[in-house]
Amino acid sequence: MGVFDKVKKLLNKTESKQSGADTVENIGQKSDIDKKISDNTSEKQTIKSGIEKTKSSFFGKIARTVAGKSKVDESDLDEIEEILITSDIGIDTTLKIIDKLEQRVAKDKYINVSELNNLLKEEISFLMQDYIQKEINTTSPYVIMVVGVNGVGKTTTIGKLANYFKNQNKKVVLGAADTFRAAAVDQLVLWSERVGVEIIKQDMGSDPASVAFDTIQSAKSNNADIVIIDTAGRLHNNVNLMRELSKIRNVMGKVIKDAPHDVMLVLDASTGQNAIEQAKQFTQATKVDSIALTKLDGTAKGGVVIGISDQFQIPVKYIGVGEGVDDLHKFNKKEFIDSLFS
Ligand SMILES: Nc1nc2c(ncn2[C@@H]2O[C@H](COP(=O)(O)OP(=O)(O)O)[C@@H](O)[C@H]2O)c(=O)[nH]1
Ligand SMILES: [Mg+2]
Repeated sequence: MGVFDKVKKLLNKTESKQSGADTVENIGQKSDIDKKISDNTSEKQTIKSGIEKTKSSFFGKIARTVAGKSKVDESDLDEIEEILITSDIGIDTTLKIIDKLEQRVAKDKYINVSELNNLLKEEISFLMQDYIQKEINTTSPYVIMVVGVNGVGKTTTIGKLANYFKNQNKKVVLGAADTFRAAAVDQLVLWSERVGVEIIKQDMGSDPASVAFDTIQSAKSNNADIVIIDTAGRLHNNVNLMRELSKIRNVMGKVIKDAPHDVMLVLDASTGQNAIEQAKQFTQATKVDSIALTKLDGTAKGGVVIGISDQFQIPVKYIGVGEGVDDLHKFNKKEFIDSLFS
C-alpha cells in the first residue's frame, strides 16, 4: 500500500470516530463531589486507575498482538499502527512512532517483544513535552486564564485547582468571566464555597473583560497569590473567539503587566481527535501556555495526551481523572508512561 493510500485509510478511520461534545453544560453534583473529597486513595493509584481504560485498550491490544511471539516483524507493525491510531494518538504522531519502529526492524530484521516495548516507551517519551515549572511565587498575584469549549471541564478544573493552591496556603481569587449563563456563575460560586476561596462576579450577561478586570484589581489590592479566571467557551468562530479572548487578556495586562501568566487550555480527553481539533483552533486564536486534559477516567482515548504534546509543543500540565475535588493531578510524563507500560 502506498503512503498516500495508507494516510487516506487512517484519515477515514479517524474521521468516522470524531464526536462533538461542545454543548454539555452542567452544574457539578454536590453530593457526588463531597463523597469523593473524603476518598482516600493514594495519588499514584488514582492516576493509574484514571488511565486504566487507556492502558487496557492501548497496551492490552499491543500485548495481544505480540502475545506468544518472541520476535516482532514488519507484518506486526501494521497492526501496531492501527492500535496506535485507534488509541487516539493521532495520525501524525503515530506515523512518527511507526517510522522509528520500521527503521529499527529494517536494521535488525526482528526485534523482540521487550525491545518493542522499550522502543515504544522511548519514542513516546521523546515526543512528549517536558513541562518546566514556572516559579509561581515570583509574580504576585499569578494569573491563570482558563479557556476551552463548553463542557470540557473548565469550571470543574478551576475548582480543583483552587483547592490545590489553597492547600499550599496560597490566597486564591476566582473570577467568574463566563457570563453567558447565570448557571455558569452559580457553578463557580458553588466551587468557591466548597473550597473556601473568594470569588468576584457580576450579573449574567455582563462584559467578561470587566469581570476579569475587577477580579485582578481586587486580587492585587488584597495581596492574593493566585487568580483563576473562568471564561465562556461558546464563541461561534475563530474571529469572535480571538476578539473576546484578547479583550480579556488586554484588560488584565492593564492591572498587572504580564498577566495572564498562564493561559490554560482545557481539553476533554474523551473526545479524542476532537480535542486535537480544539487545540488547533485555540492555538490559532490565542497564546496558549499549558493544557489541562480532563476526563481521562472515563475514556480509552488517553493516547490523545501523547498526540497533543507532540503536535502542539505545549505542555500538558494537569490531568483530570474524575469529578471530585482531588481528582486533578500534575501531569508527570514519566509516571504517565510508566503507568501505561506497567
Ligand atoms: N469523569 C470526569 N468528569 C469531569 C472531569 N472534569 C469535569 N467533569 C465533568 O464534566 C462536566 C462539565 O464540566 P464543567 O466544568 O461544567 O465544564 P465547562 O463547561 O468547561 O466549565 C461536569 O459534569 C463535570 O463534573 C473529569 O476529569 N472526569
Ligand atoms: Mg463552565
